[in-house]
Amino acid sequence: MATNRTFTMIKPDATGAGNTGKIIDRIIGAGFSIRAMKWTQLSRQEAEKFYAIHKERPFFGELVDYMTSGPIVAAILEKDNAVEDFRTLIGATDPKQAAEGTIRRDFAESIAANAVHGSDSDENAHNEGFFFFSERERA
Ligand code: IDP
Ligand code: MG
Repeated sequence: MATNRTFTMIKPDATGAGNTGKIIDRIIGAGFSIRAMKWTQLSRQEAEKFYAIHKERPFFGELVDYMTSGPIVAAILEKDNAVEDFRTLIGATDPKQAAEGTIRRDFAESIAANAVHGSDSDENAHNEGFFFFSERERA
């Protein structure tokens, strides 16, 4: 399995605030190349499936409501050590805890509306990219 790819979403708070372009600039500026990208919106069923790993957590309903509240941008990114380096670039889940200069620190509104998703393992990066993109789109 590739260790040089990760998956991201620019979440509804960030697309809605007009921060999509700035966030993509940060991602490219940090050395990631875009291998697939689409502007789309999740249905409730799709959001529940994508976040199924969190379904027992108390914030699951809030997370699904939020992730279906507006458009998202989904993308597959490539770089050496992609998963770990992208998690460093975006910062902690809670923007108040995120390091200075990270995407979440600079663009996120709250722990739920935290601007971007980043895969937490190579396996999840693969599965999440597969969820959003056809084989032809995952060039
Ligand atoms: P991560 O996105 O940093 O990997 P996870 O723990 O995997 O964080 O949580 C998935 C998403 O669920 C977060 O990005 C955030 O949108 C939301 N979330 C996490 N913790 C909370 C919480 O305590 N309240 C509300 N939403 C949360
Ligand atoms: Mg996670």
